[in-house]
Amino acid sequence: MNTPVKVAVTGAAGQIGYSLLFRIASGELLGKDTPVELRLLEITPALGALEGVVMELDDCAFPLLAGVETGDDADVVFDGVNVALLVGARPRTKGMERGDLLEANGAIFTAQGKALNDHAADDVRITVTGNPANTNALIAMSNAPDIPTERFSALTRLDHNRAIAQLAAKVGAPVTDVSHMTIWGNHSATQYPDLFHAQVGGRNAAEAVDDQQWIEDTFIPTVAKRGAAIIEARGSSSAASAASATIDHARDWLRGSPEGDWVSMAVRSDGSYGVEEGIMSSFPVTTRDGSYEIVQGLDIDDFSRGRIDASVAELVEEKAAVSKLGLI
Ligand code: NAX
Repeated sequence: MNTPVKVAVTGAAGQIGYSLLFRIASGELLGKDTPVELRLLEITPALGALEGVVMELDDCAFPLLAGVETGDDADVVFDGVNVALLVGARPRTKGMERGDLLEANGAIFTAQGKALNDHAADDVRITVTGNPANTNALIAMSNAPDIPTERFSALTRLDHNRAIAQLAAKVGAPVTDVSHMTIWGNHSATQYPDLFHAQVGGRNAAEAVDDQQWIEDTFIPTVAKRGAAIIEARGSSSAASAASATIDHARDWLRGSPEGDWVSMAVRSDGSYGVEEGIMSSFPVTTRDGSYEIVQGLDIDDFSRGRIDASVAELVEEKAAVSKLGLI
């Protein structure tokens, strides 16, 4: 048997955690040959609930689950971790301004960035799911100067998967026929799901749809506002799909994106496609063995340019706000 991989999950007693932990423990993240040790971080008041989740993990008798540790101290929980899935975050509550939200999350992600910097394994890969995911990842990255910046990412895979599902439904094709989907920019309402480079059944997706009005008035807003639609219908925010996307993202990063295709990940911009260098923005990327490369050379038309620029402008604003707060 291989040595267990240490996977940290924060916010482990939350909704997403309740789906995510069981899938990691069953081998869906690292594969059926790799044992896993879970390191679960929660805030002190949630540790009791977390113990209940651990009892359920025990009761699954997962053959690959080599151990579970829980705690409320990031310095201890992150010790030696190879993978960190940062899911826990402070939700926006009534009366909270955007600045308050950034500040509350800033406190969490500065501390967790420092703890990862000081205690994680040398090969650590970090994925931020907790919102505002892109900027939280930027804060964690900025507070971990010893960890290479390309080890940090934020989740836009849920948006990517939602875009695949919407396109497949529109053209009456199975989701497996859709490839080369891209989410550009921020995991927020400004994100740009791009059909102009996507393919369905090997054909350009925008041409297959042949309906610019549908793309602008239905497809893009449906994908971008899907989270709100789920809250409206379900009474709580998307959790199983977010956990599934977190697995997809981290699995592909560690084990490789499908041959001949790409995936969407928010990563530190190197200036590709005119996206301001240094922000965490979503791009089309190919991945292999824990590395990613931003896909180069795509033609960006005026429509796509405008959408990408609008989402990037929001990220630049978020960066300025957290910089002003002294968080990065
Ligand atoms: P829950 O409120 O159910 O769970 C969050 C958990 O995080 C709670 O148990 C809380 O105690 C814990 N937590 C808070 N601060 C913490 C800290 N400093 N250290 C460790 N744990 C801490 O939320 P859930 O539905 O699980 O969502 C988690 C996060 O994912 C939220 O920020 C949410 O907005 C975000 N999402 C991101 C998505 C994405 O695509 N990037 C989609 C789904 C989701 O909305």
